[in-house]
Amino acid sequence: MSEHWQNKLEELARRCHDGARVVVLSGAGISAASGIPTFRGSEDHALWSRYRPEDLATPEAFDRDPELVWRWYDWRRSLIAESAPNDAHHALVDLAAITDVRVVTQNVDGYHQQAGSQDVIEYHGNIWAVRCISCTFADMDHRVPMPIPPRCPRCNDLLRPGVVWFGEGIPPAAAQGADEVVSACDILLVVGTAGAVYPAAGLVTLARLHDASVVEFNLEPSAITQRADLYVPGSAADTLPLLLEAPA
Ligand code: BJW
Ligand code: ZN
Repeated sequence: MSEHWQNKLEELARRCHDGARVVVLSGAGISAASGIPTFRGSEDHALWSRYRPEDLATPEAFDRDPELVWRWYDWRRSLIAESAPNDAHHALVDLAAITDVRVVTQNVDGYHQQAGSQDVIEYHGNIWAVRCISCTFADMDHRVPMPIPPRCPRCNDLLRPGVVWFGEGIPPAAAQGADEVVSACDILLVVGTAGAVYPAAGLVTLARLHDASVVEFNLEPSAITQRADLYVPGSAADTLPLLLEAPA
């Protein structure tokens, strides 16, 4: 069985060397090897494990208790600042030296860009971005720790993280850019996402509609697996580099 996906991975590497257009749809699992907790199914961060993302990543949660939501973001910002991209992020940079690679990430950690990926589409925003809930103030803010809650330097109302919460629309440029690159790709690599959150997970269906091959890299089967042409088990930090090592 393992030989099966390894052979298929070699075939995939060959297609990349032949110029197949690749789009990567990444999720929290790609940053797991950097020590950044995923949203669902990791119990190693007791502090926040009693909250579901649906309890914290919503406009309602922020209205109810901005300090709680900001403490969660401040904790995650400190983890991201203290760590770095891993071999999975770096493998995608190396793959871009071989063929056309576009990254659509659901992650807000900025690790793809930090590793060197160009033109990354941030589908759910960026954790270092802030914006005022009242006026038009918006900026990048790298303070760790944050004063909690942080306030707008222009009008003194609350700042919020520049990310996409449940019930909020995807930034139009990101949504349109993702639709365009996914519709035009030959291979969609789906890396470390549970495929539970829409519209991001719908990009897999879009790729299939346009006859792209869908290849999933995940520690365990997910909601994507049955829609994938190939499932590659394991940590993305171990398996994505195989795409480069496989003889072309
Ligand atoms: C490894 C690994 C290793 C571990 N190697 N793998 C259609 C159907 C049903 C519902 C909806 C629908 N359309 C819309 C909805 C509602 C909702 C939704 O999807 N709800 C579902 C829960 C059912 N969607 C929305 O509300 C979206 N907005 C929207 O639809 O707007 C409509 C609208 C239009 C116009 C105006 C107004 C509104 C917005 C969704 C926003 C999601 N936001 C978050 C927070 C972002 C900011 C932040 O980071 O704080 O995004 S929630 C969270 O989930 C975050 C993630 O990007 C996202 C996806 O999570 P991901 O990446 O899949 O992580 P995990 O933890 O779930 O999975 C990790 C995976 O990695 C696992 O599979 C592991 O096995 C694997 N793994 N280690 C490889 N080493
Ligand atoms: Zn303001």
